[in-house]
Amino acid sequence: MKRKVIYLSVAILLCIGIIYSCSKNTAPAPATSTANTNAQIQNFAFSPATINIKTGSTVTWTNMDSAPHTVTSLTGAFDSGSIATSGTFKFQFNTPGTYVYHCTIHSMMANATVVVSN
Ligand SMILES: [Cu+2]
Repeated sequence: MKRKVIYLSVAILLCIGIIYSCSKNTAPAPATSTANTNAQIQNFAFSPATINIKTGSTVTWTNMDSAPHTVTSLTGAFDSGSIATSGTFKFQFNTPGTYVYHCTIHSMMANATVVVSN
């Protein structure tokens, strides 16, 4: 009798396990279409100079320099304003396209790009 109870318990646990793993497999896949991406502003340059992301992704820039910088879209899509040392700027790209940006303080920091695709 005790054995039956043990077998039954094991069977029930197995069923729960199978149902649980099945429900996990059928759950929507983690949002592979979006990802958060980090970029650096270092030595008066944007790194990487070109960022490729999926629509809906957020890019976070961190200023690693002692000088302030900006992350400013040429089309006005985004503008960080002045980012102090160790400061960050985040922007979520919800529209596919190519976004060219620059630093308004340092004219040589030009033509950095975020490419947003579906
Ligand atoms: Cu700058």
